[in-house]
Amino acid sequence: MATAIATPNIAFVKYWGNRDEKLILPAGGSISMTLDRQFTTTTTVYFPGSLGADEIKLNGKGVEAGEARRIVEHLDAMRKAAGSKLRARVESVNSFPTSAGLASSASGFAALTLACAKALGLHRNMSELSALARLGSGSACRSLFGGFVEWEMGKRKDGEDSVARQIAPPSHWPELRDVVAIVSGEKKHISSREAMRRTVETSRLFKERMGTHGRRLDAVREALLEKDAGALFEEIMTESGSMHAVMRDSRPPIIYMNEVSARIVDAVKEFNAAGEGRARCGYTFDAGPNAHVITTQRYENEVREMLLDVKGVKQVMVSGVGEGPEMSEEHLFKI
Ligand code: 2P0
Repeated sequence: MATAIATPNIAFVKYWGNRDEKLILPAGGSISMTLDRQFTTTTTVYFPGSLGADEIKLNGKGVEAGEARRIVEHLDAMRKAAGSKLRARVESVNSFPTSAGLASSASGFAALTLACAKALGLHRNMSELSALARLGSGSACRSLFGGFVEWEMGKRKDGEDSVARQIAPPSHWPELRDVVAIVSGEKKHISSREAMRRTVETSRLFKERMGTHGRRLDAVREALLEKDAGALFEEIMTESGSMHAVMRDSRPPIIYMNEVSARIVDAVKEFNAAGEGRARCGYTFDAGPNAHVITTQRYENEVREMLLDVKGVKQVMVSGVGEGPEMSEEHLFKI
């Protein structure tokens, strides 16, 4: 039995599209910041040796068939790696809305991977574990590390070099903040996986995006390493726009942002225009309408107030740079 606690991450350079969907090998690299313990997934896994099938509970309830299949497939991948046939009892709780663009699958599959590895006695280093987490949900591989993380696309066909690594620890830039504006807690209408497939298959703009993706990765990595806030905020806004553009360019179009998201884009523009010529914050949107406004401690309160003033914003939460996952001795159920 083992329990792991993991936190989501927010992508500054986005993962959107696979070159191999089965092995979750991305069409390009991505860079993220791991969030702090404001947002957590805690997962307990137990392999009792007496179960005929896996038993899964999420936030105290059973899971629907599609979700269950995805979790069982991941348990199968972990069992295969450990040479085990034992069925599992899994319980998981999120401290934030599931499936609303807050990347609950990133923290979810990161916690599940770590708890399974420990419960099955699977000894792998964090890089190898990130390749396993990737099979559950691409962005989960980045949640295995704290601070600032890059998921390298890799070149190998078997995907063993498509792993995440920390590019800078949280202490590198502890003043950075993700001010999250919750616009909706509803489940998204189309899963990221399906939406990515549609983009790769139907968007012409996608090819254009991937042609400049390497340069975007270099620019964001450099802005992070040099702690150049103004450059970072400009880059992430352009990058978010690029991802949502290829989504819209897909047939039929995929639209995750809504009118509240659009109002947030305007509010950020106005807020930055009032500065001294340098962006003081920058937005980024994932596969949902919620906004992540990245800023520094200096502007945290002003950004929070600016977002609370936007009509339709339900809640604002602030996350610092997270330390990454940890194992816990406090299990979610007793045996
Ligand atoms: C990322 N996203 O780099 C990109 C950017 C969303 C937009 O990886 O596993 O919806 O399909 O349920 O949590 C998608 O995240 O993933 C994703 P799945 P989720 O973070």
